[in-house]
Amino acid sequence: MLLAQRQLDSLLLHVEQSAQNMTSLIGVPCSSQTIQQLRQQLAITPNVGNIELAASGQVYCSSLQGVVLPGIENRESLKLYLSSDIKALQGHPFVLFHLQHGPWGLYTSTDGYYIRNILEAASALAPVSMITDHGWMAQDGKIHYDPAPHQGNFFIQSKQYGFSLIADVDPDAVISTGLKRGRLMIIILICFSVAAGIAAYIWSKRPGTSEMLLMDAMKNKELHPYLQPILKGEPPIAIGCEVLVRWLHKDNLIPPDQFIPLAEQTGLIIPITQQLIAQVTDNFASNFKTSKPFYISFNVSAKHLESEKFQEDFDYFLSRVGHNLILILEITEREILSDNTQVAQNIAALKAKGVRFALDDFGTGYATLEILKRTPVDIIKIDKLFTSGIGKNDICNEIIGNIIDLAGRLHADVTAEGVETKEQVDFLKTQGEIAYQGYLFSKPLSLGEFKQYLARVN
Ligand code: G
Ligand code: G
Ligand code: MN
Repeated sequence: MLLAQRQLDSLLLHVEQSAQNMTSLIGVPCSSQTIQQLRQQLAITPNVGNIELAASGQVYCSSLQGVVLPGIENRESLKLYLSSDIKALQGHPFVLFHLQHGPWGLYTSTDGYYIRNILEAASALAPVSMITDHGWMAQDGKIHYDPAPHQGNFFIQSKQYGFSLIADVDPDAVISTGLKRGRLMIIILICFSVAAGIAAYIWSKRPGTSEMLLMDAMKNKELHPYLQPILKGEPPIAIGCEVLVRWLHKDNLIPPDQFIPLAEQTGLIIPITQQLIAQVTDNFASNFKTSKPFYISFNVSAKHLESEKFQEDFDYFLSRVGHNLILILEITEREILSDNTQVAQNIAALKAKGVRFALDDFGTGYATLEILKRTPVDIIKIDKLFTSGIGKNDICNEIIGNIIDLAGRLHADVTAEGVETKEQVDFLKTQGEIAYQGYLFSKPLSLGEFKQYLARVN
């Protein structure tokens, strides 16, 4: 039952996360753009079956149906509950997650069959039911709204979500059956585990799950490194570049913010980054000759930085490039980075090999000063949010001045991201020796285009 509770927690985490990701749509009218955004979120989050917007408890917009006419579904304001009354899927079990902002609500749901499978697998000795404040689901997947018929002598409550699992297990029967049919029991359990393993394998291989699509993208080499130049000096010349992943899928370009969060959640970010390192090294860096230092910057995720293989992955790059090529690793402060010895060791070991660390998206996350305190960074990257406000919003000019001042005290260099206009460059110039990155100079380029760019401008 403990395993079932963990599986359910993990399933509901995806459902909750998709709700959190969509909070900006709460209360937004149901335009075709809104429906498109709901469907995109649905496509990238595992296990989520539908996302809906509601006003005063009535759903008006759904990723499945599009616009929903008023007066059809009215739901209570519970956080988590079971339902089989979704109009479009009458009688079909669903588990819903609910966020409410004033009169406006957002529901994300997962197919009750996922939950039924987990309950069924946990019901080997006695039927296990899932109970929420709203209703309960028996191990056959049926949803009941009346009080649960039995209390159960096995009871586990989820610490994260509002559900509990109960089962009525007769301990005498379990022990005597176990003793009498010990061997048979072991065989049954082994067969059961193998069957569950095969079922889970088949289930996880179902085409269409977003994790599966991303794995296919890696296998089919659809993820490509694009390089965006970083410039410095007067006139500005390219001193390096940032590697930004692009997913080219059947002539469509899927932007990273639509799959990086999933990659980070599932751990796929590690093999994805390894692929990018190999491509940049083999197809660009290993035969790039430069007389002046040239910086190649990779974005790294917390999960990767916390892993034992982190150093080894970047050794692939370090052992194959000339000494003038300098590796920069960008840590984003949008993610929580564990304060553990593995992270500290990884950073120290790579720094000893000449790798520089940058703090990305500076000023937009929550851990800036905390990270700066324990991780001395060599570069601070001013987020495009501030750069875009130069000249338009006095506070942005102030903040940039302060960031540059702080960087100076920490002996860190500064790169301004999202530089799009000459006025922004003129202001930044007055603030010190800053590197620029942005569309004014170049968008991210494919490896081939980037080589041509360097041949043309440097
Ligand atoms: O390239 P831009 O195009 O849209 O990237 C959007 C976001 O995705 C940025 O926050 C960027 O840091 C992140 N990103 C892009 N490429 C990578 C990558 O290779 N690894 C990681 N971890 N994040 C990336
Ligand atoms: O890793 P990071 O979050 O810093 O990624 C940089 C992001 O900024 C990428 O999504 C990249 O495509 C984007 N970007 C780069 N230059 C510009 C620019 O001049 N304007 C805007 N709006 N975005 C930019
Ligand atoms: Mn970056």
